[in-house]
Amino acid sequence: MHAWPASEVPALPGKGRDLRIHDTATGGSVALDPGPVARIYVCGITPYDATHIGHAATYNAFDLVQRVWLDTKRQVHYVQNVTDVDDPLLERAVRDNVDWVALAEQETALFREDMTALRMLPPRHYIGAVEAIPGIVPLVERLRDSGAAYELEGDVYFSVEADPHFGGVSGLDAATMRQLSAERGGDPDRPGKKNPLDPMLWMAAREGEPSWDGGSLGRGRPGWHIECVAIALDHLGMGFDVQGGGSDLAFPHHEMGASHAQALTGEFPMAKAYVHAGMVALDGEKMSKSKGNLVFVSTLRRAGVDPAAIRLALLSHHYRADWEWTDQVLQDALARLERWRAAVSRPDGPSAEALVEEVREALANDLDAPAALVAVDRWAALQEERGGTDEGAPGVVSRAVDALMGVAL
Ligand code: 5CA
Ligand code: ZN
Repeated sequence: MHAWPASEVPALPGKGRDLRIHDTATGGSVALDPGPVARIYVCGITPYDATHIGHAATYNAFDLVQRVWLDTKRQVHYVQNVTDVDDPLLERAVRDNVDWVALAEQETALFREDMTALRMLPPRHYIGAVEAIPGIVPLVERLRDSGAAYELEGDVYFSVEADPHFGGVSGLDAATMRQLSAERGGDPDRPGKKNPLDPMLWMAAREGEPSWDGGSLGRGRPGWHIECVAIALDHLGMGFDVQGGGSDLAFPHHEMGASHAQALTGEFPMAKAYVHAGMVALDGEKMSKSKGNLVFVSTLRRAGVDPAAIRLALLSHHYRADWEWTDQVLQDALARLERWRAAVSRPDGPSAEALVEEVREALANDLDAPAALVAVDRWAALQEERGGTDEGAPGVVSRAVDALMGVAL
C-alpha cells in the first residue's frame, strides 16, 4: 500500500538529544539507544470511519518520536499497518450496505489526506492486513506445528502459555485481562479454549464473509494481533525500538503481539519500549468510532481550520495524558499559531539558540511537547515585547518548530 508524501524536515544547527521514553512494560523511562537506524512499529487505523482527533493525537506522539530521532541524524524505519479486514469494518459495511473493500479504500485515502495536512511524516512501509496474509499464514502454521497454537472447530488459537513472558507488557491481573479481552475483540467465554484469554490467530471462513487461502489452515482470515506481528517481523525483525499505539492497545493487542513474536522466535523482547498514548475524550467519554462521539480532522479542515492549529492543539497535551477535546483547546491553539506567526515574520529577533536546545530537551524527555510549546511561547513573548537584533533567529525558530513538531509557520 502506498503511504502519503513526506513534508520536508528542515535541518537544524547542532545535533538532537537521544530519546528517553516511558515504557509500559517496565513502568519506567527507557533511554533508547537505537544505533544508526531506529526501528518503530505503530499500529494503524481500522478504516471504517474518518480520522478523529483521538487517532491524530496518537499519531502525533509517534511523529514526535520520529522527529526526535531524525534530529539525532539517525535514519528511521517506521512501519505502520492498516487493518483493512476485521470485524468492525465488515460490520460497518453491512450496516451501511456498502462494499467493505471500497469502504476501507475510501477511509484510508481520507486518513492519508489528514496525515499529510497535519505534516505527520509517513511510514516507510504502509502495509494492509489483506496484503500481509501470505506472510501471516506460515507464521500461524509454525505456531501450530510447535504446539504454541491449537485448533478449535476449524479456527486456530494462540496458547498464551506458550510465552513465559505473557502478561509482561500490560502488567494486568487475570480478572482485568479477562474483562478487557471481552471488551476489545477477544472471546474469553467461548467454550473449548485452553485459556479464556487465548486469542484467535486464524478464523475459518464464515458464511457471507471474505476469506483467503490459508494453506494447511484452510480458507479463512487472520486474527488481529498476528497481523501486526507478521508486518513488524517482516519489516523490522525482533528487538525493534518502539511498539506504539493508544493506551487501549496495551492489552490485549500489544500483549498478545509480543507473545506471538516471542513464541515464534524464542527471542525476547519483541520491542525495547511499548509506548502508549492517552485517550482523547469528547463530552466526558473516550472518542470512539463505536460510540460515535467524534470530532473528525477532515471536518475541521473543511470548516477552514488551519491544520497547523489542529497540530498545535494536539501538542498542547502531554501524549500520555487522557484529555478532553473542547472548542477552547482549538481556540487556544489558533491564538498561539497567530502569535507565533507574527513573531517569526519579523526580520530579526531575540537569539534562538537556547530555545532550540530547550525544545530538543523537552521532546527528548518523554516527548514533553507542552514544555516545548511553553519555550516557544516565551521566545515569541520576548519578540513581541522587546524584539532583538539576531537576523537569523526568526528563521531558526520557524525551522525548529517545523522540524521537531511538524508545525508550519
Ligand atoms: N487497527 C487497530 C490497530 S492495529 C486499531 O486500533 N485501529 S483504530 O482505528 O481503532 O485506532 C487507531 C489508533 O488510534 C490506535 O493506536 C488507537 O489506540 C488510537 N485511538 C483510538 N481512539 C483513540 C482516542 N480516543 N484517543 C487517542 N487515541 C485513540
Ligand atoms: Zn496493531
